[in-house]
Amino acid sequence: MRIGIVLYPTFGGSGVVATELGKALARKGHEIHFISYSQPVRMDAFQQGVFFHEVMVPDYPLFHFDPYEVALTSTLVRTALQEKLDLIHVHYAIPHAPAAFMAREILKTKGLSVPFVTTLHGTDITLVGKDQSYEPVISFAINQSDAVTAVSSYLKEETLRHFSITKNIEVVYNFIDPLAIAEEKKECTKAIAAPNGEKVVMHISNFRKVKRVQDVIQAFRLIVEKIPCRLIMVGDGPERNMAENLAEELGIRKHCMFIGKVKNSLSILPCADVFFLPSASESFGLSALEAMACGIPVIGSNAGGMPEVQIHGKTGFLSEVGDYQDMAKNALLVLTDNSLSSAFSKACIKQANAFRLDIILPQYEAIYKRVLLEAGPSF
Ligand code: GMT
Repeated sequence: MRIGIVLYPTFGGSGVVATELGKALARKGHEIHFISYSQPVRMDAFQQGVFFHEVMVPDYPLFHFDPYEVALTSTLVRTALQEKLDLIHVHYAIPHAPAAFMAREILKTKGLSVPFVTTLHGTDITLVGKDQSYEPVISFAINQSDAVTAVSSYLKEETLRHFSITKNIEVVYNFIDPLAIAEEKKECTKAIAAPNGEKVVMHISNFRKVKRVQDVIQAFRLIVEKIPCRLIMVGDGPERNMAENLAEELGIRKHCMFIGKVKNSLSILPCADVFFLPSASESFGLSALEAMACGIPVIGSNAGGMPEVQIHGKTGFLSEVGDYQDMAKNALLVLTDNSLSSAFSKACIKQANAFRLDIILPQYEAIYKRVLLEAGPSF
C-alpha cells in the first residue's frame, strides 16, 4: 500500500508512534510518505520505501495566524495525486483529522477515493480537543474518518464522553520494537550518571504541567535521604525551570542531572533502576512502556490508560495522582530489594512483550485493508 502518514515531528509520543509505525510498515514493503512541518526526529534518512513531504506555510503580512491546516490540506492533495496514495493515516486529531477530511473531499471532486484513518493519542482529546473552541470540528472530523483508533480503552471512553461520536472507535495499543531495544541496550552508560554505583531514578517527558514533574523531584528528595542515588531528568518543556528551582530549594540539585532532549529514549533508559511517570493524565504512557521493555520497573500514577499497560505490584507501582510520598516509598522498595527488583524487571519485559510491534502492526494493516475495500478502487 502507499500510505500518507500525517504527524507531529517532535519527541512527543504521538510523533514517535507514527514514525516507528511508518518505518515498520516500510520494512514490510509498504510505501510510506510522512507529511509534517519538519522531518520527524525518529525518521532515518534513506530508508527503503520512506519519503518525507514538508508542509510549507507561505508568509504573508495579512496572516495574524499561519493557515497551517490549509497548507497541510494542499500538501495532502498534492502528495496523494503525485504519489498515488491509497490512504492517509493521521496521528493526533488536531488539526490533522479536519485537514485529511478536506483533502479527501477535494480528491473526491477529481473522481478519486482516498480514505483516511484517524488515531487519537491523548491530549488531542483529554486536554485540547474537548475545549469548546475545537469540539465541533473535532467531533465532525472523527465521525467523518473512515476508521478511528484510540491508543487505550481509557482514551476511547474519554472520547465518547466528551464528543458527540457516531463512529466506532477501535482500540489499538501503542507498541515497542524488540529489535530496536536490543540494539540500544548495548549503549548503556550508567557510570556517567552514577560513577559510584548509585541507584538511578529516571523521568522522561515534555515537561508539561500534565506530567507533574514536581512529584518526581519531591519523591526523589525522600529517596535520596535514604539511599545514595541520582536523578536523571530527560526532556525539556515549560516546567523544566520550575523543576530545577525546586531541586535547588530542596537542597538536592547536586544529585540531579537535567540533560534535555534525547533523540531516542531507548539509548538512555537502560541506565535507570526505576522510571517515574507521575502524570495527572496519561492516555497510554509510551515512555513507561519503553522503560518496561528495557526491564525498568515503573513508579507512576494510576491515571488514565496507565493501568492498562502497567500491572500494579508486578511491573512497578501505581499511586494516586500527586501522592509522591507513596511513590517514594514504592521506589525505595524496588531500589533496596535486589530480588524484588529482578522479579519486577522480568515481569516488565514479559508484560512489554504483549505490546510488541509484530502484534500491533497487523492490527493497523487490517484496518487499512478494510477501509480500502469499503472505499473502492482509486488510482
Ligand atoms: O504526553 C504528551 O504530552 C505527548 C503526547 C503526544 O501527543 O505526543 O502523548 C500522548 O500520546 C502518546 C502516544 O500515544 C501517549 O503515550 C501519551 O500517554 C499521550 N499523553 C497524554 O495523554 C498526556
